[in-house]
Amino acid sequence: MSSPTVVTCGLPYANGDLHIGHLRGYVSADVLHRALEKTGEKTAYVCGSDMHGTPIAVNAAQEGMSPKEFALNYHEQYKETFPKFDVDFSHYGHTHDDVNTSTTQEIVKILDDEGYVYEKEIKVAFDPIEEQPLPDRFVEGTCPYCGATARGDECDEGCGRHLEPGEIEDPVSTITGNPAEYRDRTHKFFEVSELSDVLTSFLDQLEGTDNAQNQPRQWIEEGLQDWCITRDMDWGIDYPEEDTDLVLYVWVDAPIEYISATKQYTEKVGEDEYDWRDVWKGDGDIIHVIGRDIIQHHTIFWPSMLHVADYNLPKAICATGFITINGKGLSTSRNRAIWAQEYLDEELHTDLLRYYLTTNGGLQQDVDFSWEKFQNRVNGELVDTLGNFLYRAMLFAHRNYEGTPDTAVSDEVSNRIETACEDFETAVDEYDIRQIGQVAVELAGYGNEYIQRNEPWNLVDSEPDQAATVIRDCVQIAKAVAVLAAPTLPQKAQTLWQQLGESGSVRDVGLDAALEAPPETFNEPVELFAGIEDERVEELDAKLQERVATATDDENESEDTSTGDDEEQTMADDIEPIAEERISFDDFKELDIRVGRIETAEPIEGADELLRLEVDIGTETRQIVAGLRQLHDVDELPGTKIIVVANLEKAELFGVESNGMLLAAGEQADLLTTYEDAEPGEKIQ
Ligand code: B3M
Ligand code: ZN
Repeated sequence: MSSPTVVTCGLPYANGDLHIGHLRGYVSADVLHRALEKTGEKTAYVCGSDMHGTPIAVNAAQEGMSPKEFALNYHEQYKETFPKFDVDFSHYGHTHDDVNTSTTQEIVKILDDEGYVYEKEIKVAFDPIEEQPLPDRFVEGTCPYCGATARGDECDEGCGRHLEPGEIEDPVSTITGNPAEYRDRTHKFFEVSELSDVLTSFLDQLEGTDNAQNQPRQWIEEGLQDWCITRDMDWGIDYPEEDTDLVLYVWVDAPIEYISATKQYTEKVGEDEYDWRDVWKGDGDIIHVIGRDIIQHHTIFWPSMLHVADYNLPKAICATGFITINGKGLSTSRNRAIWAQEYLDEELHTDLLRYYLTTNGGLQQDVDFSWEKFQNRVNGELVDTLGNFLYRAMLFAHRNYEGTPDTAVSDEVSNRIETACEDFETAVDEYDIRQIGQVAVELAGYGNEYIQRNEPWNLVDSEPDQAATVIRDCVQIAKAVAVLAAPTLPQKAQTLWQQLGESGSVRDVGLDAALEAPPETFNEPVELFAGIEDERVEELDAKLQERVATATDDENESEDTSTGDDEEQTMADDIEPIAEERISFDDFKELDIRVGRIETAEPIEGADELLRLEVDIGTETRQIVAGLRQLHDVDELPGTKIIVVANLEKAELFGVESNGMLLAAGEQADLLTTYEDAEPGEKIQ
């Protein structure tokens, strides 16, 4: 047995309802955990609620509750909600329990004993009228690095940096709105600046997503600052020292919960089954899945603590992109989110959302959610490819053979299944969570093509042996699909497993099962997926639009409803985030972009939004179809200079050929033009 692994996912602050921005991370890590299990790894998946920090204290005070009561309520809610999405933690704890308190205090004492902690007098924001210290989110002002408005301990609307106490300029209390003043207080600092070399070699070996390696390298080059690990607050874990009323900064005890939760898992199952020491102190592996906004905490502060306290450092850090909704940043305060409970109430199958969230783009990429895109992927990939293949293959097998034909699988198909299993293993090794989910769908796509190519329905009478082989092959593909899809689509894979007449749980079988013979008989299959109708999508979308509109109206009336909303995705709300992935200059050069001039513009019959344009692009006049009809005065368009991508593939819209694409900004299709007198045909470069 190889050494065990622990997979963790960033802890949700016990501070608000769960939404798909959260679910993306927890489901991704859950898929990785289940996929590791499939490849035979002994793995635990741990997490817990993050109970501390100023936003929780602020929100609890507003609700007239103690922070503990407030946070425990959310903790209970999370514990109930995650399993509904089959996010199956081996242990789900919280940061305020005894195990985490003692583990945290023990680790901090080691940092102190090893000489890595010193005291320093710093400026702490105070509300001079209320005589109240204003740690972190209690203070708002300007980021000293980029000038953006920053709240508390991070510049979440600007450069994304972690901000030390005292750094925010022009501070104001978020509770009273009073201008704050900085006063001298003595705090504890952890000497992270001493650990650049350790961190550099840690990063050299780190696996996971590129962003988790590259960003911290830059921070190290810029020079690391020591880290203030205490706060003037009551809510938190006490600094382990007599005569101090400081508590530890939330980011000290939060990642330590990864260790505490693993310990609690060991307590539950026994050391022989899974020993937390193997992963945290021995030769096991630690894999963290986090949001990309907390890379700094996991690649600088956290490994520094682990190193000094003599724990293992993470093997891999996988940092996910954000979720956008209809192209705009998810915003809890604007109610622009899909809430976990809402999704459940709609009675949409949870596997569909798991699939969408984990296979939409690479892990690092932002995923845009719209009900329409959701429908497209469900109907296209799950219904048309996966479901269609399974139903066809198994119905044919059931009707003609009452189950699995009694013959051998062809070499072609057994090789194809082996390749799929290898692809799955490679995806696991590379933390390619998207590919983990795609392997089964690709295999089903092959299955469809295989059935179509071999036309077993034409063979049953004339060539019964060949027909039996083809169907035997298809049943085997169906079984392999069940095995490979299980991490991403746990419920659907289990249903398929039962349809194949298999007993037990598909979760418990290894990859080898993909090539083992299915039972001889099985019943008539039932279709695994139902398509989502257009009307349903319209309804869901209308609901979303309506509540975003209502929330935005409310917000305009009140002052700042987002105070303390720490879970808000950290990007300017209305602007789609810039793609993380860069393209090369050569890629860019492949675009042939030219200045054009609109000659004529006319509506296209039956298409409310489209216009047919004749555009002079210097060398020729092109016909281009563009969605400008509702957004521009059609008569004004002729004579307008525009910018055209000239070497785009031709497309046909409403039966009219479009030979090029014009560039326009935003939802209003604000046309790009030239500033001076560039002539049609001139190249944009
Ligand atoms: N509670 C949530 C966040 O910043 C924070 C994660 C802690 S992970 C140790 O995404
Ligand atoms: Zn900044």
